Amino acid sequence: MLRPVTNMFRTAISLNGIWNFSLVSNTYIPNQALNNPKKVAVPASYNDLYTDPSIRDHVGLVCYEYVFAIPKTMENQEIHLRIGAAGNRASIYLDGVLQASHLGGFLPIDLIIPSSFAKKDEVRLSVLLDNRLDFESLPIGEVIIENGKPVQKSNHDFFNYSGIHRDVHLYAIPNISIQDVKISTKGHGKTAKVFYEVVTRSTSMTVQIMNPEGILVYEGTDSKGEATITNPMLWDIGKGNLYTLIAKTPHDQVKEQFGIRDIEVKNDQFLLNGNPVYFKGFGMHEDHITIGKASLSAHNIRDFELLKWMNANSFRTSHYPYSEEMLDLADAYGILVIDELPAVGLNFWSPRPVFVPGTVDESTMETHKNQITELIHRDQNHPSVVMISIANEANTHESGALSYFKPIFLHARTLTDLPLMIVEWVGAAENKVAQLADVIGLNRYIGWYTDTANLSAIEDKLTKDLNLYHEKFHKPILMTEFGADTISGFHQLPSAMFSEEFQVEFLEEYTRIFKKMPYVIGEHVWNFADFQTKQGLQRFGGNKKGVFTRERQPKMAAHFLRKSWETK
Ligand code: GCB
Repeated sequence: MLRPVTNMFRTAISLNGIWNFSLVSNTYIPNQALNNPKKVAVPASYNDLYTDPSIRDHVGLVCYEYVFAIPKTMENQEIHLRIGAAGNRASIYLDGVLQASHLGGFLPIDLIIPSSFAKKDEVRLSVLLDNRLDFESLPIGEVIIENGKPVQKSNHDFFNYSGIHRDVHLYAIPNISIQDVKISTKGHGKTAKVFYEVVTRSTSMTVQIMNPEGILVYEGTDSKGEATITNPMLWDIGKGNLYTLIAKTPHDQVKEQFGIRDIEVKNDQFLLNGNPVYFKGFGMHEDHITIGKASLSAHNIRDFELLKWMNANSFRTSHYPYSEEMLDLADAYGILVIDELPAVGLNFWSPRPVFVPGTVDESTMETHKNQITELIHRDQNHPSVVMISIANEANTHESGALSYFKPIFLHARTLTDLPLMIVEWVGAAENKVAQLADVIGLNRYIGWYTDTANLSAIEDKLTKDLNLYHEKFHKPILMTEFGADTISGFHQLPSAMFSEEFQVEFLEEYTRIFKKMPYVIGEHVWNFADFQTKQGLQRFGGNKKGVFTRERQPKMAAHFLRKSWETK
């Protein structure tokens, strides 16, 4: 998916900044300007900006409003509005007229603005957002009425932040534009092939490829072709070697970065450029003080610098697609990304079944497939994206789980060659779905949620669990979650739960065991940093399993892992 840019043919204008905002009723239509609105920041979640709990905990609609004008220079072009992410459901209005609706809070919304708006002195943009989760949305959830008020129920463990979370752009492209550029590569030896497709109505074009040093290594005139690159500068862990493809037509020009790298899952190994990878890193969250789930460049750089300092080589975008800037940075830093769909909470932690009509059914599947399509379309050219995670901790032991997941995996395979992963909580014996994946992700909290405080229970149980998975499915396993809540600055000797000492001993025990398992292809600690959750008896100011605090300062465990990740 091409992003808004300014170049000789294209203009992009940021609409980020201070907008108007109001909670609105469930039948609200923005046919007039908001009455007595509040000021709101874009991008940001709205929940933590104000002191009023009814805004933080609001369940239902809110309206964002911004008045802008379309520059005359855009008048004869195709004018778009793009919101990097806003959720959970969004309806976009211009001067009160509905232009587009979108389901899903983590992928871009892009719409064409009718040319009639270019003739107006001012245009009132209203973005109506609905944060309610149901069985058509991902994550799933249910709104119930408690004490006369709507209450959002959900089974996932992060705060249901809502708002315009990523950049908003007004942009214009030529009428005969380049609509998309798709790039894939094969080969990591003396030569490599670059396969490209430039989607456009224009019949005349040139395609150039520059290597990471800016040297021209290929020139062609076809919209679809393959380039042979000799002595390729490979993209690899810690090596953000980025090639640039420049496509030019008489009407338009775009640049797209990519990396040359090979990925293969073979004989219980995950190979990058022919070399086995041991994943070292984290499940993360997009989560920050005040801005909630927004993504800001300064925070993103800090997180990548910390990943580098930790000797980490990878992370999972638990539990939803992260901003495009996070992927740009991963490309540049040479960090591997497991790109996860927001299919989280597909379990009730109770005997109530999930995969039954009226709960997670055909309509959820439709959303799941659409989001796979949107995710792959957005992320297809990022070399850092090396695997797609289809779901986290679904009830894969239920009888309806296989018929739900089979079409979803098939759909993903028609769109990408990347390995597919599913992240599991159920045991291997009951698992009905893991055979569909190339890599199995496993989450375990022995010593925390089970065998609470008993670190000596970990070795036997974890070893049996892992071996059973491997014997049954014969696939590589990535430990996608293991962790202990830890209050920064709380110390106990001998160690006890919630202390920094306990977190170190807990992680030490797990990582010692993984090293003995040849088919375990990596360890992703839960979590990179403390993060906000809904309120509950198990959560003191959020989930504290971070190795860093929410302010991104290290706990003792960060120093331990950093040392242990110097080697394997
Ligand atoms: C899990 C979930 C994750 C939670 C974590 C926890 O299994 O995948 O979203 O935050 O456990 O800390 O309970």
